[in-house]
Amino acid sequence: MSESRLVVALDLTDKDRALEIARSIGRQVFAIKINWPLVLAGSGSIIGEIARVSRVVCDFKIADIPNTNSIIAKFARDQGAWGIISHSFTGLESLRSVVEASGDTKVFSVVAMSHPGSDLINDNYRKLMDISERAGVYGYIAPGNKLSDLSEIRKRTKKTIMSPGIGSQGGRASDAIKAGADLVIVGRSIYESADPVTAAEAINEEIAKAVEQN
Ligand code: O7M
Repeated sequence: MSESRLVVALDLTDKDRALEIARSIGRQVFAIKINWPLVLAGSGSIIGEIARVSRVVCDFKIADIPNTNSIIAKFARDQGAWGIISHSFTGLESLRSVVEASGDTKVFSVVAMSHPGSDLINDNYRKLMDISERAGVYGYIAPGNKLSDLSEIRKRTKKTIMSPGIGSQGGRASDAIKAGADLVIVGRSIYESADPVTAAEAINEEIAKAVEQN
């Protein structure tokens, strides 16, 4: 079977439950995404703990001055993160500082979002992609539940696109893949499920079929 394209968002404040899920699904997913809820519930060392069972993407949506951005990016890199997510609306210097401090850790920039009210960002995806290209990012975050935005972004880049907005936010993994996502982010539909392993398997199968049909 080809490699999974599923990134599981573990937005839990129960560190033990998060680790339990990570250990049970770590080998069947592309990566596990860690956001502020999990880090604030424990400490940054959770990155290294989860990195033992899966690639880790640190979703810190970095959005500060270059110096602060560098400190955050370096921390994630030193803990063993495979990827790190940064905002791009703070401008070229801020995003470039993330790319420079990240070393081999891959930087994904947010250029459009999935939630209601994200128009301010989404209407500016061209400018944000321009900043991101100049900063040298590895890939993009674009919404898997706003398919016209996702496909416009796909048309403008060959880089890796990671897409949230699946399940609880109304999107479908297969539609996101067909619209141009390389990787699909899923949170609640997996970690709130009574059986996260089976839930992740079902999404892996849906993605694999969509990839075949593409
Ligand atoms: O599947 P969910 O809705 O439970 O979780 C989605 C995850 O993706 C959650 O961790 C969000 O913070 C994140 N996310 C979005 O939902 N929408 C966005 O536009 C961007 C992200 C994200 O991952 O940005 C990097």
